Amino acid sequence: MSESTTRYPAVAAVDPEVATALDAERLRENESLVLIASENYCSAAVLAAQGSLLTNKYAEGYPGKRYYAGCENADTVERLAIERAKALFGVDHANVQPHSGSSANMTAYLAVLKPGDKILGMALAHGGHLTHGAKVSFSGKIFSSFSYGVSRESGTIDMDEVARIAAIVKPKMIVTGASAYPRFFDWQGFRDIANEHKAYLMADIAHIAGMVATGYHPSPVPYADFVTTTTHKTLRGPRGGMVMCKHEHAAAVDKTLFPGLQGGPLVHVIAAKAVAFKEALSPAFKEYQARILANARALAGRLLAHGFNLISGGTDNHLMLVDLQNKGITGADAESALHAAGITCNKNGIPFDPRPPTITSGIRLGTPILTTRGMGEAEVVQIADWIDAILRDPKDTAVQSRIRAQVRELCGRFPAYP
Ligand code: DSN
Repeated sequence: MSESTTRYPAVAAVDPEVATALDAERLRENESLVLIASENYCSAAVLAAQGSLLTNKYAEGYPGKRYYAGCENADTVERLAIERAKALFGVDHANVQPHSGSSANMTAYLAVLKPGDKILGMALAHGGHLTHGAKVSFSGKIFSSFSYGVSRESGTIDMDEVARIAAIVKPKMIVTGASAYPRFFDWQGFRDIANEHKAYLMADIAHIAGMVATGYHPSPVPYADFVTTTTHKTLRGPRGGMVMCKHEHAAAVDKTLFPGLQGGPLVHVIAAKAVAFKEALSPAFKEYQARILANARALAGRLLAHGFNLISGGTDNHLMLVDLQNKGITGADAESALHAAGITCNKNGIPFDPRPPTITSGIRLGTPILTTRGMGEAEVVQIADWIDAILRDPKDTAVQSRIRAQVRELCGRFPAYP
């Protein structure tokens, strides 16, 4: 794209290669149907705040207690983000500085644990997250990590099994939350098990934060010592993390994150978090979360009608995990066939998956982005029909091309970014 037609003229004037990639990304986001459950399209206001000149400012420390002069505007945006986060989730304390969900989780762990302490989290292979104790992650290297999973029969977390494992492990912290779990979490059940072993309880609500904030998923705040989240998934903010906790852990959390783990906060991202939290406090955001859920139910229902198996039989939230074994396709093949038709999702291991994580037997689908674009149940049902048509024969490139054109037409009717 030339300098005169690019949406990024200031970038193009200096660096046409990056400007071309930015323009191509805008086109990709506009012209494809993204069903990656952990992604969302943030608002123009969030984008503008994140792209602001607050990126220039060093503000090590916290509002009113900085290690640099000139932090008055940084203080304003960070105080706004904190107060709005507290109002959104009803928490005692919020630290909005984590650069990511991974930093947020590390902060919660190190606020109260020592290297070598035992943590018990959901297995990565069953829908948990890397940072919940996977051996390849810092969480499985620094701590002695153990895991629980889902039941083979129901696909849901069996709390008796969690209790049995906890009784053997005697963890110092129990970690709840997941990256690919379509059902509600039993926060009270986890709290009871944690209490039996005098363990801390951490809830990672990265995926479901938007629903927790609006009451469509029960909140872990009354039960968990620490609640961590990312800000860019169902919450629809900028890419980043946050740790929330009870008063008693506030000082430890703040000190652990800075100066313990991070240096200067990304003040431009914190400004964007403040904007996103303001959006999330609006009545429109609650309606938006309800539509994400209605769309997920519609997508799940139509896929079931097409003979797809869903782990746990359906969904209570924004995502579903499709078990492709009865269709004789791998997750990797499904991902690439769908992508060729302009439908973007991710291959995902299913519980007890016989295939390795690079291939998998499943795909994970989510509805936040379709909903952000204004699509409703009629569009979602059409998308399920396309998914079915494509996966009947993932090698049929003629079907993929035909549907690619229809996807483009549908996307044109629901533009994402002007
Ligand atoms: N990678 C994210 C996801 O896709 O769920 C979690 O961090």
